[in-house]
Amino acid sequence: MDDDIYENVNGTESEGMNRERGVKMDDMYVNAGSVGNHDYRTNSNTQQPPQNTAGWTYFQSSFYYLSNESKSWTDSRGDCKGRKADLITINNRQEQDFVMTLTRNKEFWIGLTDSEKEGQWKWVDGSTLTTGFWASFRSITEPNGGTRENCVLTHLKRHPELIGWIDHNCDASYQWICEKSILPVTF
Ligand SMILES: [Ca+2]
Ligand SMILES: [Ca+2]
Repeated sequence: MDDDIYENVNGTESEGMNRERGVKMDDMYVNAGSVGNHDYRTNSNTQQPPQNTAGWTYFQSSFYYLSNESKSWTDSRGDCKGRKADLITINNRQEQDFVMTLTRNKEFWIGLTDSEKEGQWKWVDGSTLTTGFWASFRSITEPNGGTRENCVLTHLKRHPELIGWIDHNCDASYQWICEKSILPVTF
């Protein structure tokens, strides 16, 4: 019924009105486009600009929360659980790029650990790591900490040349990223 009303309205408009509307619409799109491009270049490398909702940022079916405090990896995970979430799992390049943009060369725990069995990297959801975005630069190749370093950071300020994940001492205090998926959990 609503569709019929719109058809009738359009049907009674003169050609001149339609042309004018067409021009105005074009102008609107041009303006919207330039604003959008400006935001992409200055604030974000991702295809979709993040939308912030009460401290959580939405991206591809998940909400992400960046802590302000710093805690050990285990305590960080506990905080996420208190928010009905868990530490972030990074499952593809798009998500990794999103995290890099979101964290801007700051140190955050992610939900990856080899505490159970050295060298066997597992996400907090119990899945085994398949695609990793480990840092490497010249002679340094992460992960490199053996049994001393069983938890993973997005970045390490004292090694800015390392772009990617870094295994680190789980007891050290850093900020962290929680993730809450809006997709139904599957078993
Ligand atoms: Ca380790
Ligand atoms: Ca390391």
